[in-house]
Amino acid sequence: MPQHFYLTTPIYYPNAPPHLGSAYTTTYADTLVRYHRARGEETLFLTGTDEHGEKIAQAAEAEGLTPQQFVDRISPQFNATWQELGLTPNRFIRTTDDDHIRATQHFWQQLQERGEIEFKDYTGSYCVGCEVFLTERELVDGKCPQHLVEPEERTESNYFFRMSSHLDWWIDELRRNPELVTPNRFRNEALALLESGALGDLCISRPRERLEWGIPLPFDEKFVLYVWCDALVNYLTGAGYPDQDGWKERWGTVHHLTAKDILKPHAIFWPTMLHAAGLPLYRGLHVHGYWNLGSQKISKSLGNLVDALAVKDKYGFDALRYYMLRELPFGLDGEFSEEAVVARYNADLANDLGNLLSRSLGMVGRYCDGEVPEPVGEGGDLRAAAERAASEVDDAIEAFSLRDALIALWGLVSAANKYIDRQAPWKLAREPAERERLQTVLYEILEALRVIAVLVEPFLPEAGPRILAALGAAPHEGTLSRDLAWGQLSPGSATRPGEPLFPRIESE
Ligand code: ME8
Repeated sequence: MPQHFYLTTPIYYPNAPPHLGSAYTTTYADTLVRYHRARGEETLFLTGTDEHGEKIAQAAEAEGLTPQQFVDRISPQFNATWQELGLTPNRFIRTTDDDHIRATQHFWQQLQERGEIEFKDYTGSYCVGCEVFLTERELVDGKCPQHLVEPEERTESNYFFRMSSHLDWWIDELRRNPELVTPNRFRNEALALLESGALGDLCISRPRERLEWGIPLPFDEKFVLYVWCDALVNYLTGAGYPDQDGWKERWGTVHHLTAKDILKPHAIFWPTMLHAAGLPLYRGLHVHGYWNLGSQKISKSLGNLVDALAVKDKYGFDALRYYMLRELPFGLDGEFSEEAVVARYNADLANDLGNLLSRSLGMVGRYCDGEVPEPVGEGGDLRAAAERAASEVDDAIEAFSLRDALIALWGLVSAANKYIDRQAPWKLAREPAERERLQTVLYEILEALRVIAVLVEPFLPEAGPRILAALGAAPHEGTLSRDLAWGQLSPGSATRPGEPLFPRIESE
């Protein structure tokens, strides 16, 4: 039976169109899923939009639309942007989808029946931007640290999830299982919050007289669910919960990808909700940092957006992916800059990889009539370098670190470039006695390029197949382990150099 891999992104609020931040998480997920798919695994990749709640209702009102009209206008822009960016989710979920509404009501009905919910009064500081009550400790100078506004004081009679009775269990799990929340700094952050004693029960409802736009509580129609209690359940809906065949198998392999802004719902609310429902935990929550612009988080509320599509249109699909995945160490923040996009492109894509391909094919053209040469005997150390890179890429993927995967892969690109310099095929070509050696050296270089093409495809889905075509290799259809086996290029087949892979970008 093939292994399963289920990966989710946050479902984004459609209160503004997508931007570089949401494009980053979704591209990151896309790359991981492409790699797992190439390994022959059964993959499920879920993204979508989070359409209920106060924030959306307010944005709709400001435009003179009903919430449904409003989300029907913006949500498709997310789906369209992901398609234009070549991203490959299996499902684009909307929290207004019928199956999600059913799954959510089923989930909360279960919690009610298990005695996990109580009705009581609550007064607190509520941030409309976050759609949560914040504790005193979370405020910075009396303001929400994310939205930089003072929260409103609110009292309400509401339903509460008895989250506090699951916190000790969760602290214990988190302490024992470092892989549950990565990188480690975010596990520590979650533990610090859990151990601070600041957490209590979770308010899960909003009175309908105040907020109509939400999923009705299955056991009291006078209330709608607090948007996070509906949104988080999307991950279960995507697996087919509660009644589709195979949902438990899919659920059992789930990993979530988010930025650090939504650590609390994902690292506190969600695991305790799952535990209360008697469902298995996620396998891993993987948390990345922010893309900043002018040292401030790129965000819809701050309005300092970078349009990912515009970057893609200007520099190309692979250039955008490469920049995002290579530049930001997973878990840390980074500053977006167009100069850095160009610098990365010119150094790594045009110089290192693009030149490797063109100089190699140039020599095959000059010395071997453009045909893959027949190797004779053993080559050099490139095969070992290729095997090492493949294994390092695999380890980095397991650790959800795409930057480390690219660094390992570029180690092979660099090894191949150095091999050419050291072996100097142009000198071998001048000595008839070195003919066999020349053939072997060139074959090794082409094989290294083939391995690079196979490994790079999940990261650079356009360049990978182009390199294979230029080498005269068939597009790979097998699984990664088969495609990576050394020595698959057929001697005598014609190479097809074509246009430069990544022409240099000259500065304006
Ligand atoms: O929070 N840098 O939706 P949201 C990196 N609906 N990533 C960024 C980013 C930035 N500057 N800005 C946004 C919500 N993101 C909820 C989620 S999930 C059940 C519900 C990305 O539209 C990043 O993935 O505010 C972040 O976690 C997400 O967008 C927040 O999206």
